Amino acid sequence: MRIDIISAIPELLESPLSHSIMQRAQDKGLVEINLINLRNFGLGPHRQIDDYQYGGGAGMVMMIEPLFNCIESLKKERVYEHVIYMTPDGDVLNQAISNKLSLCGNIILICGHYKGIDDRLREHVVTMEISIGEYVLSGGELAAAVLVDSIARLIPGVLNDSTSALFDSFQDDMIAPPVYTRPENFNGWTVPKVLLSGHDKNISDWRYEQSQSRTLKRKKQFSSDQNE
Ligand code: 6GU
Repeated sequence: MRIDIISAIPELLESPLSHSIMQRAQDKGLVEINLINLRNFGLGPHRQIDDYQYGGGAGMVMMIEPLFNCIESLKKERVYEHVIYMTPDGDVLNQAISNKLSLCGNIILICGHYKGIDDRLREHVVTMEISIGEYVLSGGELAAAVLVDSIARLIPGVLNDSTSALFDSFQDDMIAPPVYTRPENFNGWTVPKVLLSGHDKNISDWRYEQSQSRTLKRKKQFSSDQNE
């Protein structure tokens, strides 16, 4: 899978995507992540990428030409399934969206800044709009890093244990059971006995029950949050 990320500040994306699982995925050739500095497509001697908005009002708008030219240059090289605009008013990311996107061959992500991008891009070029939650970030870069991480770990071969993504919280709408490691007793806080029993059936039954009760508790909490 190839992911092209267009940003005015690509440096913001370098670190989150170049360690641990994200780096390994790229080293293995399973994901190719290409950061593009939008300034390279800026207009005039100052490589301008944003301008005042028509109709007046505070805040700059990202211009259509640099973004359009950048996307066109990418589309000359390969076919993209999606051009995704990262925006706080997009569809809120969930596991189903990540699962679907992990099956794509090539996608483009646009990181917005300031007041956003010229709306003609959203109308004519963008095919999907994604938010990572109901709050506002200074730019789309951190959101893009979240999206790319959630997609890449689903690509077969990226995780060491090929089954482990299937047991993540939210796959099957279930929250993962609690986990423990050494020591067995810390300050009198002990590990559940069943996990030390070596009895596989009892352990998997216990994990399933824990998963169910945590999921139920989370759902109750969620519906009371909604009613506040
Ligand atoms: Cl994708 N962008 C920005 N700027 N803020 C956000 C977001 C995206 N998702 C949640 N907040």
